[in-house]
Amino acid sequence: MIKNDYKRNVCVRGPDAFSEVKITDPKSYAAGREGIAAAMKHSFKEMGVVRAMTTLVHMNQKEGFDCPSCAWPDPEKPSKIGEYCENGAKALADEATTSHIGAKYFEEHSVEELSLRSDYELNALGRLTEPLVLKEGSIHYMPISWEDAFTLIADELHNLNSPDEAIFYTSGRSSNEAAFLYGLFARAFGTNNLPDCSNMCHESSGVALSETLGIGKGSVKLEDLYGAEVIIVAGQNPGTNHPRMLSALEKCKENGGSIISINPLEEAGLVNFKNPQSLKGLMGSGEKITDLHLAVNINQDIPLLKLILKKLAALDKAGCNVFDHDFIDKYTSGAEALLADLDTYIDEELLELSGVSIESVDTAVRLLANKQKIIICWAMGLTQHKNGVETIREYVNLLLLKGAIGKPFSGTCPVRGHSNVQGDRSVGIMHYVDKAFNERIETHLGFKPPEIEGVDVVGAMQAMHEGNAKIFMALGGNFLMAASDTDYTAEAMQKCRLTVQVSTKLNRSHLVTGKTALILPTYGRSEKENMSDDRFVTVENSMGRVRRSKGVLKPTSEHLKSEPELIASLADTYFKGKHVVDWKALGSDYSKIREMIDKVAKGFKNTELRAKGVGYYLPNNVRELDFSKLPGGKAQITINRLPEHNLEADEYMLMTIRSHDQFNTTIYGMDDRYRGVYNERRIVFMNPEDMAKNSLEKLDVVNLSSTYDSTTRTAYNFKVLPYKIPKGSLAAYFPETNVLVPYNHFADRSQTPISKSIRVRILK
Ligand SMILES: Nc1nc2c(c(=O)[nH]1)N[C@H]1C(S)=C(S)[C@@H](COP(=O)(O)OP(=O)(O)OC[C@H]3O[C@@H](n4cnc5c(=O)[nH]c(N)nc54)[C@H](O)[C@@H]3O)O[C@H]1N2
Ligand SMILES: Nc1nc2c(c(=O)[nH]1)N[C@H]1C(S)=C(S)[C@@H](COP(=O)(O)OP(=O)(O)OC[C@H]3O[C@@H](n4cnc5c(=O)[nH]c(N)nc54)[C@H](O)[C@@H]3O)O[C@H]1N2
Ligand code: SF4
Ligand SMILES: [Mo]
Repeated sequence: MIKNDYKRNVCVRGPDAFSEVKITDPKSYAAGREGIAAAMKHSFKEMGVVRAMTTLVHMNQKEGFDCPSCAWPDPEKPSKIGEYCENGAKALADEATTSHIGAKYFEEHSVEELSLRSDYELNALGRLTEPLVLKEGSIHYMPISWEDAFTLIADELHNLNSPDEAIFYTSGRSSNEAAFLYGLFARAFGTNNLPDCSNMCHESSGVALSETLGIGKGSVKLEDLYGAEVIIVAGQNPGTNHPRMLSALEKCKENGGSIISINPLEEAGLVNFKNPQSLKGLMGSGEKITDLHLAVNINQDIPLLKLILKKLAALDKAGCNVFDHDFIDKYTSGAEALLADLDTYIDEELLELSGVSIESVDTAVRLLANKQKIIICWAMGLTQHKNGVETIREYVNLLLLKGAIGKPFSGTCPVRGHSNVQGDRSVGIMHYVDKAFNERIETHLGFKPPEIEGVDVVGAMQAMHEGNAKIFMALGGNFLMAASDTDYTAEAMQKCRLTVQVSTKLNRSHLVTGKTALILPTYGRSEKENMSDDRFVTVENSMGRVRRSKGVLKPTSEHLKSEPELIASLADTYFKGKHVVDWKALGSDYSKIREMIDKVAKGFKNTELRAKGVGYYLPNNVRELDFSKLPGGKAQITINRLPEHNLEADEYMLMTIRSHDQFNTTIYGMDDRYRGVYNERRIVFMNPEDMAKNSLEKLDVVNLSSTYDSTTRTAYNFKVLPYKIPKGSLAAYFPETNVLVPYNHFADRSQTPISKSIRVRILK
């Protein structure tokens, strides 16, 4: 018997699921009519026409539910016609699909058989409908009652030698209410082992921004983008991952602003945008979005920035009033040291490293020199490198020298991924110890949280692998496929005594499990949790605004439990009713949870009243120009090193990116329309000159290998595609390439895996 057989490398797609790969030229624009058509195709296929159309009208509306896809904010006054994009519609269709699988399906199909299917096929099976258990030694999941499931987990938790042998992971789709309760339970149980998806995502932003500006979040509001003079979009692909951001960039352009994109790839949405909400967008040629594209080499943003800063400093010295000296004197420290350090670099060397032409650097300098209203937006292209924290600090330097912080139309804009990843952190999903937060728990809720720092994602993988953690529970997500080093992570999870997944859809983390495994099915955002009452939850978007979200659809199955409800029941079972917190009461009354959040989480006040409609902003010290918590009470201008790659002659830098048809590990389809790739995901994008050097032809099949600390990892069967990408740089999709990312290589200080700069070889 082979249980949990694990053959990802050969079997990530079903053998006959798709027809031949098709390649076209990349698109020069995003959205437009094709975007609407694609959204509707997915929605109608998954939900049927009526259900799709009647549900979409509630998405991102004041009284409706928050889009379950990305964390891009809704405008203060949402338009009634439709405040969503193609990928928001796809996310809804994926969640609100009418397909589902229950116990019968699992009775007919063993875990081994299911594990041979592709990620696409697993997700396409539909919504999970009832609690299931995979007992030790069994090859089939079978039904279990909720009560028995909670008892099983509670017993296993009681059997541990220490609370730190349990890990409580969170993905960013959970509501504030669920996340708060989950964190509270972990603390009441006795551990800070609260890793979350942001450890793999914007953790580097959090660390860099906390160090320099005193808050781990961005400073701009949506409306600031409309009036900015320059917006830099660095390491981000908004056309696919935050599509409605393009409308904000379009507004900025209409108001006379300029957009600079810094990215190894010229992503479709950044070239040209056909706004599906305007007639011009539907019928015409669309709006040119980017004024200047800087095709930087992978992870060479620091040299590029240093060169730009050097040139700005020279202009400033020559009396051109480039830097805001009053701002620098009053609010910052470190400017002189940075300027002196910049002098130690040679322009030509910086230029060579960046891979960008001198003409385009000069254009960037011209665009920035006498502007003050500057916003920098970024995402994974900056965070997932060894020097992710330093890269972001270098971008912050530019804003601080320009005085473009804490003022209207300027500031930092780390664009968050999951729809509530920021809220989850705000309400206490963190592995580190926040003393003030813990003191408030002690004062208001009556117990003392543990004081030892817990594990983050990397720490969790290692703890399980080394046998130091024995129970893994996940509130959403797909830890196995999202984390780095898939084989290592698989071994880690298989060493656990118990793995528990609170999920909406089937994924590989349900199939590569601990000795015993549980699937606990839950509601999606769009579902009305309890048909008889007026329950709602709250979420926080990328710009720190809290709003309510209330589902409208009849739930997929009557056997689901809401996340808060099931956490409360688990806690009640574990404590057997003997704990200072009245867990039972919390599961059915979310306003009671919100009262606790208001007391314990910083800035949440009277959530009950103020979370109506589009909501309210949490406090943000940068918006108040208050840097009192930082050394000397000043924002910190920092000196950051150049990256060190030490590539061998035959090595390339690989970035692992998202296609247009996926949400992280959820594969909606096999196309990446904007990049002109259809029916295939095992693609490696390569510069044609690099291909010639390796005697490679279009669609030749290669393996990719990475060697770190003398261990070689391999990802098999990738088709090579000639593409406009800098020489020496490669791109391929995640999660298929996660097998190449070594578990023990991550960003300094944030421990974010190096998913965007992996040293690889191409093997024919
Ligand atoms: N439809 C859809 N929406 C999503 C997601 C999804 O999977 N699908 N995921 C959500 C989540 S969790 C997140 S975190 C976000 C992710 O949003 P993004 O960060 O936009 O996602 P990636 O595909 O990882 O794209 C990273 C971009 O960075 C560029 N890049 C890579 N390396 C470098 C570098 O060294 N320097 C620079 N300047 N650029 C670089 C790549 O070319 C690519 O354009 O999207 C969220 N929204
Ligand atoms: N190589 C590489 N690896 C990466 C990245 C990369 O760019 N490159 N990006 C990283 C990033 S930015 C992130 S955020 C992580 C993502 O890591 P995760 O958040 O762990 O992964 P997701 O794919 O978003 O999780 C999808 C699963 O969540 C469950 N789900 C969906 N909606 C709900 C819900 O409402 N409630 C519950 N309980 N479950 C739900 C479904 O079962 C679905 O299968 O991956 C990281 N991994
Ligand atoms: S931009 Fe993001 S949050 Fe807005 S509708 Fe699109 S996917 Fe949803
Ligand atoms: Mo993310």
